[in-house]
Amino acid sequence: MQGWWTRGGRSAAAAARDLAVTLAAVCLLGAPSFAGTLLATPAFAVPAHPLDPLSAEEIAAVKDILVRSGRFSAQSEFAWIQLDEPPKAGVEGFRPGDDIPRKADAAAIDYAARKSFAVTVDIKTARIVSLQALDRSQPGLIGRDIELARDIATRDQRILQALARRGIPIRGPAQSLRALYMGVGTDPALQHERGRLVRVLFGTDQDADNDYGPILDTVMAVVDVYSGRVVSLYERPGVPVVKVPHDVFDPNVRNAAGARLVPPVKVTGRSFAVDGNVVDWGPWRMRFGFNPREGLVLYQISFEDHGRRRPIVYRASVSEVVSRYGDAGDAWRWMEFFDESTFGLGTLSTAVVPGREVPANAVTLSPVTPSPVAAAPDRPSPGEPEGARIYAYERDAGNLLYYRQGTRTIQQRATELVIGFLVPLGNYTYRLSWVFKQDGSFAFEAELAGEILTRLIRGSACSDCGTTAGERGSHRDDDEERSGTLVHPRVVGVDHQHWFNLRLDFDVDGPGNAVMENNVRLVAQQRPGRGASEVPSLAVAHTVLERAEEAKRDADEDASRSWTIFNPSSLGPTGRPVGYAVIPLGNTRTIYPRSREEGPAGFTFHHLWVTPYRDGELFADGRYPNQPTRNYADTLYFRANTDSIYDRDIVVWYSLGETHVPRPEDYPLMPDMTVSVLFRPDGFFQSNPALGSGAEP
Ligand SMILES: [Cu+2]
Repeated sequence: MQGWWTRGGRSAAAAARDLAVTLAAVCLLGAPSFAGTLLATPAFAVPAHPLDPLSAEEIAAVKDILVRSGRFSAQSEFAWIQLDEPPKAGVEGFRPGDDIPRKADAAAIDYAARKSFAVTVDIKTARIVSLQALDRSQPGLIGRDIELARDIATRDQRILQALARRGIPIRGPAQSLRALYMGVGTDPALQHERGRLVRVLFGTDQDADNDYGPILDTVMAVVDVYSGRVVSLYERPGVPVVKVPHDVFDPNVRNAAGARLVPPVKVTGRSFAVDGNVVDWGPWRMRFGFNPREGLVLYQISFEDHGRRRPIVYRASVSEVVSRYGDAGDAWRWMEFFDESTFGLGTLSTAVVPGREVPANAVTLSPVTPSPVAAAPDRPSPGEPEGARIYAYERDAGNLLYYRQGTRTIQQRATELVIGFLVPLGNYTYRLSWVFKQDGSFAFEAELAGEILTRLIRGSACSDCGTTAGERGSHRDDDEERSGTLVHPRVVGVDHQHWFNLRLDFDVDGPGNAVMENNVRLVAQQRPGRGASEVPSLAVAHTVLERAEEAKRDADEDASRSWTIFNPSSLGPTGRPVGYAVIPLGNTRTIYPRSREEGPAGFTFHHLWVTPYRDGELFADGRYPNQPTRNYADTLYFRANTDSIYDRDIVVWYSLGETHVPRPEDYPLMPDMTVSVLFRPDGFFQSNPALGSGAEP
């Protein structure tokens, strides 16, 4: 979520190290030992399947093709390099030994020509097959942009003077700077700017070990990394800067002695197998990939049912992650982070260690992570390999089955398979996981950890707390505490929302799918006869969604609303089409104003969207949502048109939101918070698929 501090974020040097890693032919899977197949050879060296991610050699080849094309200056960076996935029809018909097409998509950012391009390269023929100038849209920010932005800001005398006036001396570019870097967002004042822009805010505490002290919201700059200039500098009077305890690296601030420790329980064992890019766990099977923007992608998720392998989802991914702050104050109104498209979930992902970030029984997998590649031969420099970006482990999940009658019991404990990755994004770190269950359901879980963003105020006492302490009437935040919570004297934690958009290309028993909405109606019925009375009655209304424009739907807890993706051509024994239901487990309503509905944030306006499958439509907010032009139309809003979504290949987009009103307990380091959504078989199986695992001890 939250942008990128120079010190806390990944530097260009780290990016260069990544490159060295990819070029050094890394990686693969590798867990020392686990049940099932063990690999002898690197999975990525030679693609065995059309969906295998780009290998280190292929990424090197992409760079080579782009450099030799002569179209880009030596001051170019090739970023966001990922497999251009072949059309689904070709993938589904693939047989081992078939020819495998290998194309890569990339963004070329030419800092000398001040232009950026969307490029597609055919690796096998070593040719550029598509080259599109991006005009004003800009590919997401890379390490070089952050370095340039920091350099521009720390050399600008007006910025340095503005900071100095607030008691924040910066001694020029040599000093590391605690600043928050982000895309400029949808800013009408910058529509005429043709540069590559970065918005920069500063921290009030440049001295602590912890990067995230309160944000200085009285100085803000927009810089153009192409021209090296400050495009706009905003300065407002505001609250004097004071030191507050926020440094979580200080044990006294953590109050380390005050907590009674409960040691973590140890979980052992594993019963899944990884073979190349395929994971098998009980009846479940899935293929995985990893790329700079989305990080982990799951493909071809299937379930073996009575000896038949049945497809459920062709491709599951996180298509965008946004956090949006709800404070209309001058600097805060720009505070939004399109983390995936601006920074890259795969790019910023980090290695995990079993027993630390993930349970001790986890297997970690090390995909090739293509970081930006500089065109100039003198960059990058060799470095240490980084790996272990994907984790997979099993966990106890309560009871799967339980029946007791007299002294007899049938029971089975539940185990879940968790597969995901960890992404530090500035002040927050997200753990993004897919969770598979023995009852045929699966879930997405986002675990949010880290530090809330805060600002300083003059007051030390909570102005509205008298109401809750016994005064009558409703209360309203005063101006200082607007849109936030006084989490500590003089520190307001700012209200915000976290949004995740999941893209699920369902293929429930094949590609011809449809969606119906299920609403439970609770109606009282008159019971006739003697002692007539009202009795509760429950009815479910099913509505098939015919067209994409009708399938912009919102969760409704009162109606226990769910949506079932079904296959009209695959019927169960009762004639019911087989299906999978989307079950919201909590959600929220967007805080974006209506004027943002058509743009990149538009996916937050509805929880469920359904569109016809179209090649290349992988992101709710499109391929280049950073610095969108006024007529940017690569968004769900425009795709949700009059096209039919009945009995055809469809894609389900689920927007999962959390409104975070900070509490004192969230400061200075919040406890982890989990949000999730469940995908549950709804007539997919003839009966409980876990029935056979029940035992009578
Ligand atoms: Cu939050």
